Amino acid sequence: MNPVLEFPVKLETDFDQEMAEWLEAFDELVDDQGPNKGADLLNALVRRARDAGVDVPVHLNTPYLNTIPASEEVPYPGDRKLERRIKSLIRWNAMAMVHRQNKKDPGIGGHISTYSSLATLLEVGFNHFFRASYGDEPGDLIYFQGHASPGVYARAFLEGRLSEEQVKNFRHELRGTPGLSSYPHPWLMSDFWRFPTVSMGLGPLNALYQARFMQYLENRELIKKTPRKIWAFVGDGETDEPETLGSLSLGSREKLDNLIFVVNCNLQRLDGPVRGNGKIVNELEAYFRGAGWNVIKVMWGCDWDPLFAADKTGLLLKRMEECVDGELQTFKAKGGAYIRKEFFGKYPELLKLVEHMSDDELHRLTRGGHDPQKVYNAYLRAVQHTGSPTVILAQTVKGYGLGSAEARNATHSEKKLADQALSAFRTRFDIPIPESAARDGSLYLPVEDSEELKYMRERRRQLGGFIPTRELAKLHFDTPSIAEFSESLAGSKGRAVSTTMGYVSMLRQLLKDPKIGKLIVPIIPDEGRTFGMESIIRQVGIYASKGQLYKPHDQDMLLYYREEKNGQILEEGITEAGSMASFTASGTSYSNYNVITVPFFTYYSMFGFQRIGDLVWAFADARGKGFLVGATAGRTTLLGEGLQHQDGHSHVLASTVPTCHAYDPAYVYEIAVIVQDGMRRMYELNQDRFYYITLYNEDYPMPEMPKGVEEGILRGIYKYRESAKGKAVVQLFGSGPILNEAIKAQEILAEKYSVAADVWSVTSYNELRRDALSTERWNRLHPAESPKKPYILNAIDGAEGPIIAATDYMKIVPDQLSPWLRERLVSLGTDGFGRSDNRQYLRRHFEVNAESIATAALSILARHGKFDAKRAQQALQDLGVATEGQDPALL
Ligand SMILES: Cc1ncc(C[n+]2csc(CCOP(=O)(O)OP(=O)(O)O)c2C)c(N)n1
Ligand SMILES: [Mg+2]
Repeated sequence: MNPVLEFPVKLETDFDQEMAEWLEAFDELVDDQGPNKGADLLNALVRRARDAGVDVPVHLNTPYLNTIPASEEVPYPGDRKLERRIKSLIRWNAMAMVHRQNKKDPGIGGHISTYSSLATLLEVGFNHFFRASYGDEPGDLIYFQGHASPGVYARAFLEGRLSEEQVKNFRHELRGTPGLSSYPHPWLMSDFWRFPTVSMGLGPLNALYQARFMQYLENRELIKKTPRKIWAFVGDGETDEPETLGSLSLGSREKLDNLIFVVNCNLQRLDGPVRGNGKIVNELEAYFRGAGWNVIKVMWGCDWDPLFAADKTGLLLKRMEECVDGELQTFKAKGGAYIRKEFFGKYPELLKLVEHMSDDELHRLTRGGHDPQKVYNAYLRAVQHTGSPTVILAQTVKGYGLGSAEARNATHSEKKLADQALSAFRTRFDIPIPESAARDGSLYLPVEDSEELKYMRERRRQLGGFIPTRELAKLHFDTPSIAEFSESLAGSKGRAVSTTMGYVSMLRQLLKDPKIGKLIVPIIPDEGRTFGMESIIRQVGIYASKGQLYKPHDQDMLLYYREEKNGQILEEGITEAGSMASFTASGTSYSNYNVITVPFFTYYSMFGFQRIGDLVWAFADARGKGFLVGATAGRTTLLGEGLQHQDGHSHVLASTVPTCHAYDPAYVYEIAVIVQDGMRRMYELNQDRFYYITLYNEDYPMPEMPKGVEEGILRGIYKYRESAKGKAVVQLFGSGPILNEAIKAQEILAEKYSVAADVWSVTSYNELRRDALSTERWNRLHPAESPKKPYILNAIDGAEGPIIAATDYMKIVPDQLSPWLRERLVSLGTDGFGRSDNRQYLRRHFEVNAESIATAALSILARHGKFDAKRAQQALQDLGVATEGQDPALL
């Protein structure tokens, strides 16, 4: 039992006496019959109290103490002294790496204080817990706090995995010897980092869904069950991001005991304290406990244990609970004398408690996260815990060991230390380098057969290898041939269907594929019915780790809501962010689990890039692969829903992600070609890319695939329908359902105005622009060689006249080609806020209907002197295009 909880201090009233008797009885029960009986008794009392109308408050906080009492700790299994030396060297090199770089290249940046608070939390993991493998199976997955990267590099340097040259080029990535990236970026250091974490909040969210995805793979027997863990190191300031805490209940709901969060509670963020006027640890404890997590607090180091033991009054705990975090920070910043006066000095009993200690000893009283013994015990409990995820709330000091930079508000931005501080650091951590070298911030590497290096390497050997590493296994994938998509290529035989319906049938087909069907991971955020995916739910079931514990009300129906333990669909509920995290786990399973899975994340296109764009960016950084499918796309095609739903810009946003290949197909055969080729590229050719495809809910007959258009579909454009009569004098580009408007415009122009036009399907302006830019770059760099032609110019070679490019997206989408099409190009698009109305009115409003396309053609022909200007003006009136209203882009 913990002595500080003894009660009462003074018995002054009858009530005190009564309470003391109750407590004594309770203590006896726990001593005689164990803690479980104690809990039973308390629960019974609470129930009785409620029945009696007593308002029993819910307490989610435990005392401001370590969750694991000293009496229950196991001894530390490692060589404490040697581990401290190793940790000190890592601390030094991490600091020196940032310091010297900023001296040499002012402003290059880097962080020294995040790692300084995290060092023990990481080192105990590296020496005793983080497994790089479990036999032949991949090991633990670690999400490092991004700003602690110098410490991770410094360890890899001592392990001999990074050269001095590389370390000296920290944040100099573009030099002769490639250096180290600022933060964890698999894109930049693909054999080292696995998880981009430096955009705060994304790491914890991705880790949570990673843990769930690991269980999904196990339950679906795609990987073996192992004791593998996911560790996520999170900043306490980072918990303010909604992504960090927003999905915690998934962890308890799914019993993710493979997941451990470690929150580095150094009580500070960038500008100042995380909760100056409160207590972040208490706030987080309540949050996590409320969400059903196992919470382990690591508050105080071993040097506090004798003080707690000596304090029979409970005052020490009371004093700790009184202090807000701002005070705890100030105590560390101001030193021992201040701590004696302001902390212990509040109660004479406490002053007495520490009278045998010097000011320096008071200052050094350790916070739990800096004490390997306490951290080890917390980690051990965490890995042994079953039935729910664990969070370790570890109290630390920001800038630990940095002397005058310790626990200051400005600590986070500290990049350099003064000469004197460097010397002090050297002395404090016993770094065996001369004073002058210390002042230069020289790196220190012990000799090859030193005890330190031998020890740390041996520990890693025992734990299955180095971490972090990102090694790729050779994996085989059988892409279905295009012939296997025959149903999608054949057209709908006159039946009006939408591209969404076509896609759903294609997905159903793929799920049946004997070789790769089981690897497909359909992900939906509560929009399955919107997209007509009920049949897929019936076909492969929704993943539910508990199976289906109830009889669904619709079980008699063919397409009932089927949940299964080995169900294939991830139906995430209304969370695009969570779905994107699942997409990320699946899209990187080839690197984390040595198994390819092919995610198709189908969502409301409006709630994709603009809502969760940063997660998409991190997905690309993580070298994720898969298909993002933005359904109910198009500002005028999604009818009725209005401003918040009608997406006219996701293609603009998609164009900003370098590995994203975005397509806006009009017909189902185009989708088939894109998906087939996409799988081949991603999984057979191992290209680190992913796809964004927009789908619409407008029904129209899907034509059969014309001959020879595959390359055009993939590269972005092909001629869909030539002018029926005579050589075209104007070219009409259309994308998505607006291609049909272009075809209608072609007919209007031919029939009413005898103007011949060709119609082109543009599947991807983004791809065409990328090709043109890279061709142009080559031309610029090779002025003495004959210039190459961008694909777009080759594709339309010989096609004459102006080009009217109409899209259900913003005009900037086709405008991407204006450097090559110049004054020939007239873009029609859906700039402005959406409206609730039907397609006819929407397209007229945004000027992307057939009439607007036809009149735009006549108008530009008139400007070029190829059509009578007065007739063109009359056509606008005749075809009902408003000429004097306001620009819809501004409405
Ligand atoms: C989304 C996002 N917003 C802002 C930042 C800038 N930033 C970098 S570190 C930091 C403070 C981090 O504080 P905390 O999470 O407590 O980590 P500590 O360094 O204290 O361990 C901020 C605001 C960021 N990296 N990501
Ligand atoms: Mg912090």
